Amino acid sequence: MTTVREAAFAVFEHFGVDRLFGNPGSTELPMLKGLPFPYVMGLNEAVVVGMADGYARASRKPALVNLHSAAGTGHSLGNLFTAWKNNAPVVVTAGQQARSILPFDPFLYAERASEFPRPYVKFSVEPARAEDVPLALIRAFVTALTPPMGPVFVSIPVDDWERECEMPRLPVIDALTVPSATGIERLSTMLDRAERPALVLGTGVANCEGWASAIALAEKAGCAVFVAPYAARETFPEDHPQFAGFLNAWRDQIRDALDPFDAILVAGAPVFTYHVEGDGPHWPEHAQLMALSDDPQHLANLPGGGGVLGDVNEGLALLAERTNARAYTGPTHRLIEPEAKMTAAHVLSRIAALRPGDAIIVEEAPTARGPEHQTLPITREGGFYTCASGGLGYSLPGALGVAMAEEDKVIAILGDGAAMYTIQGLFTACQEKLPVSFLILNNGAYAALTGFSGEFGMNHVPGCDLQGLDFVKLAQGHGIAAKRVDSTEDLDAALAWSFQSQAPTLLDLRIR
Ligand SMILES: Cc1ncc(C[n+]2csc(CCOP(=O)(O)OP(=O)(O)O)c2C)c(N)n1
Repeated sequence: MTTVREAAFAVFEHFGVDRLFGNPGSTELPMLKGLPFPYVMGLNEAVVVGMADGYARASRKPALVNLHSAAGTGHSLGNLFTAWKNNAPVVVTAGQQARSILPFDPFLYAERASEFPRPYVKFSVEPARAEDVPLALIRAFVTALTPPMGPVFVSIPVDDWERECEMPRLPVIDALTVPSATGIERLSTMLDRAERPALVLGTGVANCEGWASAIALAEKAGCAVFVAPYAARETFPEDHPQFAGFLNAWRDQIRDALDPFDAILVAGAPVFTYHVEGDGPHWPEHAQLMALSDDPQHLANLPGGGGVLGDVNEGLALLAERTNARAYTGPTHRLIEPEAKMTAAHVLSRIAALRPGDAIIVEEAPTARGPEHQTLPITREGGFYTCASGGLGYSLPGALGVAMAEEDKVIAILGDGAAMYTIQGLFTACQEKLPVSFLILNNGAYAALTGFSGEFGMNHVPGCDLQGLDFVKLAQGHGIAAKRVDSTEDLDAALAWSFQSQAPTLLDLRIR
């Protein structure tokens, strides 16, 4: 016999866990006794789950989280939703009161604990008996890591850790789902019969490590390559001559962008992610469309066309071998050179010029996304992260998780509004000495919302003025060196200072 704690630690080791992201309370303390790896502290549970998500996605390993029963889990839910959308294999554990006093509605009791994080977890359980906890953890890890990956939740009563149980047998799982031969045949037939094929690549390409296979297929089959709406990762080198641009989340704009093509292969993305209502066909009526994804929901939601289930990297690689060769004659995405003014576009173009060659961009700056596409090309695998959910408060802690997994410089490009959701993450950046450049594109507003108001026939949105936030003081208050930049003359020197630093730094970039 062994204790639940010993068995749980064996499960963590088996699945490659090397740190615990958390924010503790009394109901979690027994889990931390003799913890065999470092504890990464987040001062709010949204920070904890955001860091774990960034770490899981960048390290390609599951990330273990521990939260404080109901209230801590509650604080994490926004970023748990994002982890679900990001397909991040985050294993969340949360404390629970002792089993013997649960009938008395004790302090810190999480009622119906396993229901609280639903529906944004793939698996959620409070084991019926203490001795079932290690088996529940195994099931949680395997479920989180099985495509489409995603977060899972295990509620663990505080008295379980010292209980005796059997040491479980630890399974080794190969969860790769290779597309069927007939599916690949259908996709390659569509591409071979086309005259002007296009690829639309989404987050699922990066989740499957499909960067090289996407390039191989695009080059072999002569496809124009588009990034799917709101892709949350890099999908294709944006300086490649076959890179044709980014699809917006508007139905008519997608139709227009794809109009020159007669066959469309969407890989690792839904068809399509929309932001507002639209009407008419989802793609040009003269074109054929098929989707390749390891996510059954992407296929279940297809508005017509065809679909093939399976690993996107495997599928793209098989297609690259099989399709006929064709020279590329389509368009190439062009960058712009913005005027030297303190605008998002100009600042982003200077970031592009001065960034270290292998820097990783983690972004959450809603109105800067468009200018970013025109000025700051992502050209390396593992070079871009944002949230797939649209839920702000992810990328500041997400950048910390990425920086824990990668040696390279991490540049977090954040709106002033976005940064404030999880600003406490700066504390962890300082504690963990993470060399992240926090670049706040500070326009003193929730500009995306004022800009969006026209969609609904409004000319004023209340509460969207954020004047008065001082990010230099906020950074310094968390132990981080920071500078404010008001003019283009000071911009390059400030960026160079931040990019060269081995410590976390912040720039409060006052844009108009
Ligand atoms: C958790 C959450 N709450 C609210 C929103 C709605 N929202 C979308 S964009 C935005 C404004 C973001 O402001 P900022 O980061 O300064 O970027 P800007 O719009 O100014 O470019 C808000 C509040 C959201 N996406 N997520």
